[in-house]
Amino acid sequence: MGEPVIIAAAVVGAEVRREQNPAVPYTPAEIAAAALSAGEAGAAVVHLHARWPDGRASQEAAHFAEIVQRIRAAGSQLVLQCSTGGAVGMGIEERLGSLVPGAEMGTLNMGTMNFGDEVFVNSRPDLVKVATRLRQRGLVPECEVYDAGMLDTLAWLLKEGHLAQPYHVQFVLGVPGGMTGSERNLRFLVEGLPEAVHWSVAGIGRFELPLAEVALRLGGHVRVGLEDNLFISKGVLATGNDQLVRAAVALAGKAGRRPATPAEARGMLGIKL
Ligand code: KMH
Ligand code: ZN
Repeated sequence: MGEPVIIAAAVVGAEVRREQNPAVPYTPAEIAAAALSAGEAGAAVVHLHARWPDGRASQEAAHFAEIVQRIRAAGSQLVLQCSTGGAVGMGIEERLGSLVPGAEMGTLNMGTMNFGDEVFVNSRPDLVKVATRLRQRGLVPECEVYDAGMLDTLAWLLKEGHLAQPYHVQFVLGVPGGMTGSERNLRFLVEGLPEAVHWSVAGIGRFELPLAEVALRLGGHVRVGLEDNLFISKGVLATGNDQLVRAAVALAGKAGRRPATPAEARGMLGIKL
């Protein structure tokens, strides 16, 4: 058996809507339930966003706090990772509202980019602000890398002392405006990591499961979930986040790997309880 694979479930995101897939959760209760079912299916980490009841993206601390409270009240040990990316158009302070007590990781988006027809702004001062806040709160950063130059930014943050181990790298491939989700691109990015670090891939849309298969072969970790992809196969909507996690678990089995438990994931990610 190879190294256990950390499966992260990105259960809601900021963009996808119930009109596209009725399984998209909105309320804190729905998001917590989606996280719990993803955990039962084999996820060790949950990547959290929040929504207002009408589905608009929210970075309100109260929403995140309720999600965290509900997951822990159910007795789940899932690693809790809060998005500081939020939605395109949000200010950086608003985005940091997600870093509530109980969060263990926070995302660190590695640069400004086209994001579909919009611009996702992450200036270097923004990056330093987020990295500093994560460190002050004792949270492990997950660096979201969408394009090759963002690895140079990662190296710059390390050199300037804004980022240090432990941190995790998530290659998010297939966003219109970033690198596409090819095996060639993933291999190139992995080779370009500035130092040995755990990494994972989140393939957007149709890239989700094929890239998961590549990452499993290359010794990486995997993110799946409705934030990134609404379909279990071409033209067939996923019934929920748990179905996508089960598909990742099946791919892991074929690659000779098993899902990491949350405790194993904390060990690999350097998260202290
Ligand atoms: N919603 C995207 C604009 C993150 O969670 O840190 C950004 C995002 C990244 O989802
Ligand atoms: Zn996200």
